[in-house]
Amino acid sequence: MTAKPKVWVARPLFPDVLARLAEHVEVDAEAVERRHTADELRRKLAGVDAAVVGLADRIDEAVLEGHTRLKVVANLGVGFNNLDLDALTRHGILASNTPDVLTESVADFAWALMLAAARRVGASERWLRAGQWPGSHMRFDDWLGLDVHGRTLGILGMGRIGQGIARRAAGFDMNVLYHNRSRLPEMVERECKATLVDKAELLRRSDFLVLVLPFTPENRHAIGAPELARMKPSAVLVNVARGGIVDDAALAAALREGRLGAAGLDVFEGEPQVHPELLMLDNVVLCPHIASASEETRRAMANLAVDNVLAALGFGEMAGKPPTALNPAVLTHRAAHKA
Ligand code: 8YV
Repeated sequence: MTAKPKVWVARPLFPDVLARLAEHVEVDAEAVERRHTADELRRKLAGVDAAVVGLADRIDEAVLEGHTRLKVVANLGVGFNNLDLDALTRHGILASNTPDVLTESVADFAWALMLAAARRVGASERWLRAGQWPGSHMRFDDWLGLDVHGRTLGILGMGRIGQGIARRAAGFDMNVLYHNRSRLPEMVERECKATLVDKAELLRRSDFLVLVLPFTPENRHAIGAPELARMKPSAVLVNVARGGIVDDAALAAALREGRLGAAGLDVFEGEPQVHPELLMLDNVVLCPHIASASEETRRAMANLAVDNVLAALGFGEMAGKPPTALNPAVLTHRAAHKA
């Protein structure tokens, strides 16, 4: 009897999802959430056929070098800037991510941040919890925020999540602008009621600017001091994409000096560290990278990662056809090698 393939799961996952894996493979699942060093990653990956990893796990040449057993790395996230896809492909290792299943939850959350930042939900809640309401003689003109309805929403990066955010804007009677590498098909533009503009116009006209673009070296500090300077001083910036797309120091300065109205951030440069100046400001809503964290969506993400692993290892209905492979050509190469 041949030994079962071995799979390392780098983050604690839902037990029933792990049980699906365990039907076919030997599972080594981390029971505690923690960061792995490159050395730990190298050692763990050397002894397994597949791995399910999180965004904090950087999978690059340094941790893959010399491995012959590893066949698939499934990322728990749609963004995969933690994976060096070229290195994985060079090593003949399939990589996968978790698109689609999180689109609507992340779009919901972008709206949660827009509304919370515009209407000062975080700051007023902190004030209430601090016991400041009784005896404060709250004035009729205290806690004034910015209306969301009827404003101009700008979306930078118009993939599936951006489109989900745009579709929701119809209920708020907003004017929707977007900027993207390529223009959307006309039908999708019509569905989203969104108009393509260049980046400068997007910055200048948006009352709300939501960032949903992938993190690539070119997108680092796509919103820095020069871009912030072009935005309306009342504008609200929302980032549900990746830390590092915004220059957090420049953002903190703009928020502090009243050059920007407010911000809602789910992601940070160097997270889990948050720029200390952001922590001091009341006109920014800060969340710990939870945009996809609804029960259904996190389960769907975990299940999709497991689907990819099982399919890549030749199990189940999708055997040989991992549903969301990032470098499917690896499979063709492998098949050609065997033949
Ligand atoms: C994370 C995300 O995967 O999908 C992404 O790219 O950033 C999130 O959904 C999630 O927070 C788990 O770390």
